[in-house]
Amino acid sequence: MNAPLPTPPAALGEIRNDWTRAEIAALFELPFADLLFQAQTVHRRYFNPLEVQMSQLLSIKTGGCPEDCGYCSQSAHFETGLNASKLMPVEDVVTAAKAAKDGGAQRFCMGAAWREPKDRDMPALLDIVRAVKALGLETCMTLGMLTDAQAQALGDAGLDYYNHNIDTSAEYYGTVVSTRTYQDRLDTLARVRAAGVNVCSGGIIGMGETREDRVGMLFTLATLPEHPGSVPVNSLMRVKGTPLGEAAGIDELEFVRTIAVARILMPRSVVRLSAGREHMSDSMQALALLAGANSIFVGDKLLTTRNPGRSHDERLFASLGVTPMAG
Ligand code: SAM
Ligand code: DTB
Ligand code: SF4
Repeated sequence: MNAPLPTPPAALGEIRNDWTRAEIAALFELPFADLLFQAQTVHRRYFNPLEVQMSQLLSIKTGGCPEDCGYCSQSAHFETGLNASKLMPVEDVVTAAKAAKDGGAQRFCMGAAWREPKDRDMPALLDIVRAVKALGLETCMTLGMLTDAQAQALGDAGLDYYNHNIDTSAEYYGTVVSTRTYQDRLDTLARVRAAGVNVCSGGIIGMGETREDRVGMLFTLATLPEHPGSVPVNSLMRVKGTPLGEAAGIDELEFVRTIAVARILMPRSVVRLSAGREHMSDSMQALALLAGANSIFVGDKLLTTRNPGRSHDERLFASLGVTPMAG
């Protein structure tokens, strides 16, 4: 006789901000099938599992960044061969946003290679938010650290989301970045929340971190005062010339586990299968969606690195019976 299906804990899918590291570690330890069953149960309680949200990225200010994030093509500390450029004019951002909308994107996420925006950049940034929003797209920006006033101004201009990743565990952070602290990241997240802007925060898998670090990263996210509305889970894009350019990478099933645990811990959050799809098979992407991911970046470029293009994603969506999430 077949073994009975595992019975998920009664509280599965409850919104909790008091997760412990031990509970999170225990989820990672579950047999793969039980973990995926729990993740799917939670996913189906809050979302239509056949709908995937689509965001598109644009680098509105590229390269020359004073920070030393060990994974990043845009840090001025490393020789990556990237051409630095200034903040793009509003008109050019709008042209790219229109193309993204025509390509099916619902959210337009604009990134700048800054430690923090300068106050003199704020008027142009606010114009960009208003212009992109006027196209009927959700807006997201990722500009580095913010002051209270900058967060408020972006919120007042109608910014829907602010992306600011914690990247990894508090313990491992200093190995990856030395020019700012984990607490700096948490402080900006608190300012964004206080300004009433939705938080997008997640991290990167495959930077040489241990499972304990992955537990620690999800612990930080799941015990924030509010779960982030979006949780991007990136697989490291290895960029030549960066300290992590030759990192060993990540076991595929461990990446899927991380997505599944994120889904269980933060039931209402949109979990994004973010950077790294370029080097993932369709089967692995399908597993990540089964594990509870329900968002991707579309378009053939992320910020500076490659992403599968539209025709590939259309084929993948068709073969999985997945459709874009209703706006
Ligand atoms: N400068 C801003 C900041 O760091 O907050 C915004 C742009 S930054 C490129 C946005 C996020 O992209 C980073 O926090 C990191 O999590 C992710 N990222 C950057 N380079 C990556 C890479 N090579 N692979 C995967 N994710 C990456
Ligand atoms: C996120 O978590 N991933 C996106 C977005 N937030 C800003 C960025 C991925 C960047 C990948 C490396 C690159 O293209 O430069
Ligand atoms: Fe700068 Fe952001 Fe890249 Fe870090 S991740 S070097 S802050 S652009």
